[in-house]
Amino acid sequence: MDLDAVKEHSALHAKPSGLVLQYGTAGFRTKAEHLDHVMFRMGLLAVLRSKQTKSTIGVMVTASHNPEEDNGVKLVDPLGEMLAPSWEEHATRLANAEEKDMPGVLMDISVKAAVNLQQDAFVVIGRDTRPSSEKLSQSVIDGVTVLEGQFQDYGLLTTPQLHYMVYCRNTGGQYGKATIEGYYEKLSKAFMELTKQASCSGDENRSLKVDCANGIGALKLREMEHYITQGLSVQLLNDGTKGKLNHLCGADFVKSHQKPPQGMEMKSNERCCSFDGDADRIVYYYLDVDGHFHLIDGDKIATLISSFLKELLLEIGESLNIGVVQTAYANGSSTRYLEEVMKVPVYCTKTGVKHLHHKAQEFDIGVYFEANGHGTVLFSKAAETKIKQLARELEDKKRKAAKMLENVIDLINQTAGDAISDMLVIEAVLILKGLTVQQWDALYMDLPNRQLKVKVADRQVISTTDAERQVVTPPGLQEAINDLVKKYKLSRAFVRPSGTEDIVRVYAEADSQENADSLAHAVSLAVF
Ligand code: 16G
Ligand code: ZN
Repeated sequence: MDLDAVKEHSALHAKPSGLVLQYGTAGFRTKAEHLDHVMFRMGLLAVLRSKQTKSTIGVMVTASHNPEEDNGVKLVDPLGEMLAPSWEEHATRLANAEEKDMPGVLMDISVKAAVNLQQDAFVVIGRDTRPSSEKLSQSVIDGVTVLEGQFQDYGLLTTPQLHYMVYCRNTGGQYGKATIEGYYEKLSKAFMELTKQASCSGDENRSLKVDCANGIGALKLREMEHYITQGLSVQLLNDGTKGKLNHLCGADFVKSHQKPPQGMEMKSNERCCSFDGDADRIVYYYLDVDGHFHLIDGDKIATLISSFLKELLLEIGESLNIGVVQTAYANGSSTRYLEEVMKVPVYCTKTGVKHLHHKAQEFDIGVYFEANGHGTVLFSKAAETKIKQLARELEDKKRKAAKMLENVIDLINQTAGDAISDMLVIEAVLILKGLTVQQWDALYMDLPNRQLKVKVADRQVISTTDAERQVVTPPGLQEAINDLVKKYKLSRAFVRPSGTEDIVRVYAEADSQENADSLAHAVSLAVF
């Protein structure tokens, strides 16, 4: 390792002294102007991780649903997964080392992680549409090249597309081609194969309005339109030509405000959806004939997809197990419906995709979704092989069901939640089951709920257990929450320190909106 070259280049990306950042739930995220040194250093770290794993590593420059002025960076591990926890610690240490100490810290990490410095390194880079992203991704490239790593800069990509590229490259093309065309070809082919199976072809030109959060989703959906020649036509709104990224629009806005995004003209009963700023989340919604807004969030998406998969499994008569993974934010009605009506086992993990993903890997088929619309389906290798074999061997209806499962495997992005892929899965399921958006929504009624943010001096004084559903410290807080919850019907509440903002989040649900609001308010006073 040429430490003189590292020092020299690092000076061009000097760290503001005293600035401390944390590799959080979704990497580093803050105001774009504070991130240049972090990007350079993550380029360095990606090279070390690539050498250590002897695999391609991904670096994504994005701050997802945050305001346009923010930016962020996260590393993608060899199988398209989030960075391993021990390397999150290395990332935080490297990002926070003062300028003069940085080369030493870099060396130390490479010794501690037993990196063979002679090994080749390959890094792939993607970025979202923020004005700051291009320059910041150049700083990543500086970091990669100073350690003589090879790289491919994919330029503008959705976050899940970058995950896909990493996985394709590390699996010798088995999963798909590591090109943007490869991604579109794989998904569009699976979508059209799947929807061809619909017994009544229905409306040939089913249309769907998509709010693209003024972000990367618009560019990528537009590119993909040429590949999907039947079954769906999308109308793009908030495509970035006028509005500001994530401003009054996008999946996060719609979910947290429970109202339509600006720029979306909705007729009653029209199916609409929103992506977030890097297109890894999706939520659906519609207006009923009385003009009431209905949100269909990640919980209902998980329910729709898992019920479809379960039906296919019943049809082929295979006892592959299926499990659904949620977080504490999942609406109580969704959990009840999955467990009691669908008889599907449900598990709860801490917030953050890596936790859900990890748990979902325990099943033949693991469906995971956060209520905020981030999620996907994982098929174990054994399940995939079995399904492919059945699609060849079975006959008639059973064969058709196995083929459909095979198409779903190809359509779903198993590396990460992917708004484009999830949208196509959902649309295909609606077509195949002949469901309208209202019928989908009517699977169960969400319990009224409220989320609040509380600003406290130090959010880390709150620690939790039981997948964030119980407070451990400060003492007495959980008892106070229990007492408040008892005052309402069908009620539940929890608090947790945010992993992305300097606040504490409060969640409450109850039998009426008024009661959910009042419980959330009372709990936030207890936190304060
Ligand atoms: C990040 C997570 C998301 C989680 C959110 C919670 C990833 C890729 N993203 O955006 O899954 O829901 O953080 O934020 O893991 P919070 O800790 O501020 O509530
Ligand atoms: Zn996102």
